[in-house]
Amino acid sequence: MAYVDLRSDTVTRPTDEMRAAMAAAEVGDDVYREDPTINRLQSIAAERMGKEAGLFVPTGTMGNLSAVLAHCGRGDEVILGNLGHTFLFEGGGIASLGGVHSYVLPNQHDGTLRLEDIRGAIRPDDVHAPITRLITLENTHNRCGGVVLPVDYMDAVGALAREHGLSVHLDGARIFNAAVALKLPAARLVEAADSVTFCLSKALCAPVGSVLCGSEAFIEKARRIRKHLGGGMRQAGIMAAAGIVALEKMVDRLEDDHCRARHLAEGLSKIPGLCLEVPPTNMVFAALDDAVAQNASDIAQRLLGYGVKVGMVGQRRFRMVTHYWVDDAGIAQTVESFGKVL
Ligand code: TLP
Repeated sequence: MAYVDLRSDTVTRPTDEMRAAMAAAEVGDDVYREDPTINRLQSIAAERMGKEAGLFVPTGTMGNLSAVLAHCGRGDEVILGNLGHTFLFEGGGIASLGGVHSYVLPNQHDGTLRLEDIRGAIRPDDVHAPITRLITLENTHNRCGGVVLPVDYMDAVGALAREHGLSVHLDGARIFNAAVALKLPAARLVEAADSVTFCLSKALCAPVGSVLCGSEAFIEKARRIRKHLGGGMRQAGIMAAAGIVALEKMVDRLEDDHCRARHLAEGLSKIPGLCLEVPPTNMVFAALDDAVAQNASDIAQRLLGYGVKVGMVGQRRFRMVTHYWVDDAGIAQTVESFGKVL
């Protein structure tokens, strides 16, 4: 059965144009920096982010980990959100592999960390305390519903960081969704961040890869760390070729995904038992109201029988992510299937 797969935008397969570019890619040994396709991807990525340099990494997780380890030494502290991907879903790698201590602040509903909370978390110069080095943000914010952190907020955190001699890393796994939603160049949105990771393998449809961007000196440090982590790849230009198509062809169409997410939310909001919020980008979160006896996993299981795959967050909530491989018919099928199951 061909499923409408809304579990994540990570399920996207490469487009035909990507497959053709991969087959034709010129490659070399990237540890020797001799892969022309990777070099090209890195320079396009750096230009899109308004940074000096880029580093191709296999995953967003390795991008964030390399960044935190490049910014912080062992025992240093990073300020991050309790609903952030790095805190929740990256295996605690910054602690286990980097010895980096986390100061965890509550993410607000809009994905932000309150400026006064950040200010209060910065450690004094005191031998009892770890040294605060870094603030990390996430934009769009996944667990907060795919919300977009506005540019004023990003700038305000940047200013606060500079005031205290700290760096800012942005987990911009879906930064292009944010930029398209705000109708701003991604480079403007990430201007206040010293480093940013963005993913090619989510809504942009590349099969593999993320790029970490920052200053030349920072990327040199991160390159060494990537090698330590086992991420020094060889003829990986074959994957970077798809990443170039992702950046050149797949960004502007993200608005289609956002539009379909709104249609999906509108359709589902008419079904008794489901509570919906207006989706800011490509993620639709739907909660079951108390009147529904079934839990989310029972319903997800039954939806499979109608050819629909959805993600779950806890016992009573669903996450559905729209992407290139979900068309209008898929949205209609999903709404109809929820109607039958509930
Ligand atoms: N997110 C995945 C899951 O891990 C939850 C998803 O389905 O959304 N930052 C953010 C904000 C992410 O959402 C993800 C993946 C990553 C980093 C990690 O990227 P990968 O999977 O490439 O390591």
